[in-house]
Amino acid sequence: MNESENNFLIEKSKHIRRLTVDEIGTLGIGHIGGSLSIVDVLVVLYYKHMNIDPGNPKKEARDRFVLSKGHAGPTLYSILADKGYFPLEELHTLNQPGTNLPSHCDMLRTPGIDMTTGSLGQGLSCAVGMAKASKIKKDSAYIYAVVGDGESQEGQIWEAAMLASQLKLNNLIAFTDYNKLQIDGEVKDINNLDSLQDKWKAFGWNVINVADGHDVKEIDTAVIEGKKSMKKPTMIILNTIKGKGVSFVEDKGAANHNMPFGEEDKIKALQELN
Ligand SMILES: Cc1ncc(C[n+]2csc(CCOP(=O)(O)OP(=O)(O)O)c2C)c(N)n1
Ligand SMILES: [Mg+2]
Repeated sequence: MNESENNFLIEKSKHIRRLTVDEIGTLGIGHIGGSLSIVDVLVVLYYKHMNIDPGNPKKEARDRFVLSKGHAGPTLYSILADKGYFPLEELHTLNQPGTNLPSHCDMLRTPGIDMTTGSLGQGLSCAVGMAKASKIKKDSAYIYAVVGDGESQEGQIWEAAMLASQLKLNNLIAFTDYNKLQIDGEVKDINNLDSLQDKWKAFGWNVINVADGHDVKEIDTAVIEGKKSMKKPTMIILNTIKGKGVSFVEDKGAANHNMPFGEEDKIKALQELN
């Protein structure tokens, strides 16, 4: 990635963080921590890698994205709005009655959402099915999925992991948002995942560790590497910070999972992000 692409993605991440803070701040409460921790990976995918068409959200043979940790929908909505899937003003309807933007992703409501998620553990299985379908159709699409670290305690994640390697789904590139926090505390205190890299390797995946999961250049390099995998699905482990970019959200730790975030917080956060 050259200097200008790198700068473009860094600026885009800032912009998506601002949109997301504004979106959740307008509602007054939301999954701000987990939304801010995945901004950078989604920016790299949606602005650099994915073969998609906002004018034709259901285009055949497009790449697919599954936000398995569906509670981080607000970040994905910011990106879809920025890309023109629906008007930006709709972001202000987040999770309100009649909205097309429920707090968790719904493929029947929101243009650009490829899979309904929110029940943790299920999204990766859906991505495996999509990757297999793409292989059958020989359409050379890539399927991307983001899984939470707390979510990785779900047994279904590991069923999906086993099947993906059995089926040699090298067109599946998944990410773990390894922010070390889940709804009610630290992942290591609740059901420790270490060594996460060894676990994915043992399940037959190509595993790439990204030391700074907010560094767009590092994420991009990992995706490029993942695309070279000949027979294995790829898991990219992103070491992230829950609430990244807004100091007083980061500082709250696990309490930033689904927190009140009103007008004053919004203004303060936007000042930090400008
Ligand atoms: C099957 C299921 N159980 C419980 C929940 C409630 N829940 C929503 S988010 C969450 C924590 C997820 O933690 P993690 O995967 O680490 O995501 P992060 O909070 O870091 O974004 C829980 C338990 C759910 N959505 N689905
Ligand atoms: Mg987490």
